Amino acid sequence: MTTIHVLNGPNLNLLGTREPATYGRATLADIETGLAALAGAHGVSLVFRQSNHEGDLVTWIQAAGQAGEPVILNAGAYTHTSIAIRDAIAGTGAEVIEVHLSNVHAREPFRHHSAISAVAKGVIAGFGPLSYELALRALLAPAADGPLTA
Ligand code: CA2
Repeated sequence: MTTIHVLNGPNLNLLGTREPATYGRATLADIETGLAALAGAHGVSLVFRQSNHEGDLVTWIQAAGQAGEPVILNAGAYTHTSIAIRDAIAGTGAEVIEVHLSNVHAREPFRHHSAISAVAKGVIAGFGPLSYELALRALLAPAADGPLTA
């Protein structure tokens, strides 16, 4: 069975407890439950993790990349700073979709730069938990380069 990794960075364990105007009311467990149901319906297995430590994210990305398994990555604030995460993606060829709950481009200037985007397959930001779902659907969808069909 195909495995998709969903990796979450620092402070995302606080989701649903503070800053609802920015991050909504869903908890990380809520997001995991929704994604697991969608993945299961497509016969895909989900590994869902969160860490406040940069090195954990590096290790998990390396393992996924070496296994040829795709990653949905919300690196939290490390998005804006982490050359180590960028190098883990580039160094293992991991297929990564970068996601953000908030629209980082509509926020403070320091959130406008991502160290990850240049080595990501795609970026989805601003849709709350739906950002994760859209990323999962992008990985599940067959590659399409023709016109959209109804
Ligand atoms: O919008 C996103 O998903 C972010 O990756 C979230 C990060 C932030 O540093 C990025 O710029 C954008 C922060 C996650 C912290 O989440 C909290 C949730 C509730 C309360 C406090 C923090």
